[in-house]
Amino acid sequence: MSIYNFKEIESKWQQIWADRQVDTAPQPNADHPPYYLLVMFPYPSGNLHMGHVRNYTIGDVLARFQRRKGRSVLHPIGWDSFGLPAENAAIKHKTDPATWTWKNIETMRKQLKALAISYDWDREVATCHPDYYRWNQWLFIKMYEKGLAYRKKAPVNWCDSCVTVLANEQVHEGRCWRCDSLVSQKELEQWFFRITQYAEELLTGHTQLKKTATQKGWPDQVLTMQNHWIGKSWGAHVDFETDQGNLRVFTTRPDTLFGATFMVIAPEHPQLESLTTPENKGAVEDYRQKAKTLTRFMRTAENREKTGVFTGRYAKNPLTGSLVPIWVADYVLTDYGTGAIMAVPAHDQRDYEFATKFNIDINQVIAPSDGKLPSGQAYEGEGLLINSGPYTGLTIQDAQKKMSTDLEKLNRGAAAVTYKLRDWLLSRQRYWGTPIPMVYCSKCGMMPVNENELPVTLPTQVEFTGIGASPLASAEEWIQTPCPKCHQIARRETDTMDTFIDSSWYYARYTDPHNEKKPFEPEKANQWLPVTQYVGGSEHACMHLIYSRFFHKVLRDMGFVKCDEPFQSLLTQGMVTLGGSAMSKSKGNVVDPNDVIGRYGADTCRLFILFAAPPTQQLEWSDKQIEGIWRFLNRVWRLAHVFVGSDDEKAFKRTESEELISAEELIRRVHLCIHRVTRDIEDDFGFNTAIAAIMELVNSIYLYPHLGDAVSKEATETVVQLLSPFAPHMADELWGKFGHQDSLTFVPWPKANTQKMISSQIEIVVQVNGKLRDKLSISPNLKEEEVKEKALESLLKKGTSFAPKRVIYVPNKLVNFVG
Ligand code: ANZ
Ligand code: ZN
Repeated sequence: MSIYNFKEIESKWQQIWADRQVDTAPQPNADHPPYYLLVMFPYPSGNLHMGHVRNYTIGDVLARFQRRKGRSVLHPIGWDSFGLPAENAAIKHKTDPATWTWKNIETMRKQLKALAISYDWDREVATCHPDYYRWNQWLFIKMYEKGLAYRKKAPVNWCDSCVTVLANEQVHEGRCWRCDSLVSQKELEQWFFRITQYAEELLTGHTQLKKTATQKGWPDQVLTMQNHWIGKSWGAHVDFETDQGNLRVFTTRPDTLFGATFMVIAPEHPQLESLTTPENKGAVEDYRQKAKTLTRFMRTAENREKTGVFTGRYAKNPLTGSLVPIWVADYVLTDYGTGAIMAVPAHDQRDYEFATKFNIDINQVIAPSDGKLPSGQAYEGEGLLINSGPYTGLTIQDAQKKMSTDLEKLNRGAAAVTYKLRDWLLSRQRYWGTPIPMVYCSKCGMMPVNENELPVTLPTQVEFTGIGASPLASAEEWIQTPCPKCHQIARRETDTMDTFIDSSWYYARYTDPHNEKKPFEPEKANQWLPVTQYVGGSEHACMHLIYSRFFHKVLRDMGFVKCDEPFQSLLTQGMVTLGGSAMSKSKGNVVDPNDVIGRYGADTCRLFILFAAPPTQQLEWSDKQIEGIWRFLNRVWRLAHVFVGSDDEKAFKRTESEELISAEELIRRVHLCIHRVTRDIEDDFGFNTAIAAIMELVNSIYLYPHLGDAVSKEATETVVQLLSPFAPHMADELWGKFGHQDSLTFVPWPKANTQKMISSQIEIVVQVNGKLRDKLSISPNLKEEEVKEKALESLLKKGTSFAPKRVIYVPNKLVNFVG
C-alpha cells in the first residue's frame, strides 16, 4: 500500500517549482491579461502566526487559480520591516534592530516557502533596506516641493511609555494603540502630509470601489468606516464682528443663528490673545495652560463637565445685530472647522450644558412639530423656526439655504463644508524608520538633501536606551552634515518617517522592484495596476487603506500611475481563533504553524484553513477538523492509486449497503463539481464550499461500481485538477503519477460541460398505499408499463410481495400501489 508521504512530496515539488520558476510573473498581454494579487505584507515579528497563514493561503489559491485560468499573475511578497518592535527588541536584548529584523525575515521567508505560497520571489522587497527607503525619501522631497509635505509646530499625541508621538489613528480612546497607556499632549515641530487636500477625492473615489455586477469592489463596511473617518460636514461659515476684527465660525446649523447666545473659541485659537481683555488675561492664560495637558479624546468625551472662561469681549451676530459674549472652552477643538463656534444652547447639547453651568441665556428657535420639547436638555431634532425674525415659519432645510444666501449677500458668510480628516503627521521620534531627508542650516534655513545624496542611511553606531527623544538625536556625527547650499556644517533632521509611508506605495514598487533610478517605471506600473485583488485585515480600513489611496493619487498627479485607485477589489479576511478568542501569546492559545506543517504537511494545513470557514468570517481552530482533512487527503491518495498503484491496491473495498451510481451519473457529477468549484472561487471566494464540492465528488467516485475504468479515472483526475490550488503538492504528485508531464500550473483550468451537467435521469417515488417505499432513477423515455414494472421489481427486491388492487401512476413523479 502506497503511503502518503507528504514530507517527501512537498519538498520534492517545492524544489521543482523553484527550479522551473513557475511563479515568476509573466509579461501580461491581450491573451493573458494581468491579474495582480496582493496580500498585505507582514511585519517581520519573528514567526508566522496562523493569521498570516490564513491570509497568504487565501491569496495563494486565487493566484494559482488565476494562473490556470490564463491570467498573467503578479503575486509578490515583501516585508514591512521598519517599526517599533525591532527597536524595543534592541533595547531589551542589546542587539541592533537591523540584525533582529533580518533574522526574522529569514525565518518567515522559510515558513512561507514551506507553505508553498507561490510568490515571485525575485520581486521581494524589504522596506528597511536602503534600496527601498531611499524612494520614501525621494517621494518625500517631491511632496515637499509640491507643498504636500510641510513642517509646523503642533500639539501632538505623546505616549510617555513608547516615548513617541502618535498619529491620531494610533490613539484609541485616549490610549496608545500599542501599549495602552494614557496619551498626553505635547508641542513639537512636526512634519505633515497635506492629505486634507485630497479629502474630497478620497470620498468621491469610493464610487469606483463599490461592488457592481462586474466588479467585486470593497466591502461596504470599509467604505463606511472611511466615510466616517474623512467625515464631511455640510453647513456654513459665519463671520461675527468684534472690536478686534472678524471671528469666523463653522456651523452645520446656520438655521439656528437667532438662537446663538454666546460664542466659544478653542484654547489654541490664534485670535484668543487679541480677543482677551486685559482684566481677563490671567484667568484665560491659566485655562489655556491647563487645556494643553488634555488629549483630544478627553476634551470631546460625552457628559464631561464643561469648563471655560469668559474672554471679556463680545461679538455681533450678523443677522440679528445682537452682541454675544465670547468664551474660551476646551470642548471646542482648534483643528476642526475654524476652531470657533456660535453656541446655540437650546439646540446643541454641549452648548446647553455649558450655558446651564455658566448661566447663559437659552433661546429656543426651533419648534418640534408635535410641540414636545425635551426637558433639561437641548432639542436637536427637526421642526419649524420660531423667534427668528423673517425666517420664522421656515423648515430647518429652507432656513439653512435662505440664511446662507443672505449671509453671502451681506458678505458675512457662505455655505461651506468641512472635514474631520486631519493632515497626516508623519514625524516619529524613533530610530528604526526612514530618516526624513531634510537639513537645517543656521544660515540658509531648511532644505531637502540633494537627490544625488540619497539615500540618507541610518547610522549604525547608536545606543538604544529606550529613554529620551529620538535615538538619532544623540548620533552627533551623523547629524552634522554640510549644508547642501553653503557647505558649512548644518544639522540633519533627526526624526524618522511613520512606517505607514513605507506601506503606502509598496504595491507599485513590486511592479519594478530593482529600479535604481526611480521608485518604479511608470510603464511597468501601468501594466499591472490597479491591484486586481487586495487581501488583508479590516483593521486597516482607516489607516493603511486611506494613506495608500492618498499616495496613489499623489503618484498619479506626479505622472507615475494612470489609474485613480490602487486597489480595485478588497477582501478582508476574518480572525483565527482558538477557544473563541483571537490567538495570542498572552492568552496562551496559539497554534504554531510549524507544528501543524510538521505533523500533517502544508497541503493539509492549507486545505483545513480554507475549508473551516468562509474567508471573511472568523475561523475557529479545530484539531478534530484538521484530522478530518488529513483523512480526506489520504482517501484521495488511495483512490488515485486504484489507477496508478500496484495490483494489490486495485482490490478495492466498498460496503454493500451503499447506493451505487451509473457512469452517466458520475460524469454528470464531475461536471457539476467543476462548475461549482469554479463559480465558488470566482464569484465570492467560496473556498470552503468549493472544497466541500470536491469532497462530494470523491464520495461519488467511491459509489461507482466500475472503479478502475475510464470514467472513474477521468473523475479522479478531475479531483486532482480541482484540488491543485488548495493542495498543490499532492495534486502535482498525483497528476504526474497519472502520466502527465507538466505541473498543473501549466494546465488550463478544466471547463464544465453544461450539457453533461443536466441529468438525463429523472427520479420517481415508489409508494405503497401512499407511503414512501423507494426512489428510482429512470430514463424519462420509459413507457408507463415499463415504469410500473420497474417499480414493482424494486418492491420485490425489498421483500415486499403482494398483489395491488390498483396502481396510481403520475408521469415523471410517482407510482403508488394501492392494496
Ligand atoms: C451651531 C450649532 C447649533 C451647531 C446646533 C450644532 C447644533 P459636525 O456635525 O461634527 O461637523 N463645531 C464646529 N466646530 C467645532 C470645533 N472646532 N470644536 C467643537 N465643535 C465644533 O459638527 C458641527 C457642529 O459642531 C457645528 O455646528 C458646531 O456647532 C460644532 F443646534 O454650530 B454647530
Ligand atoms: Zn547653509
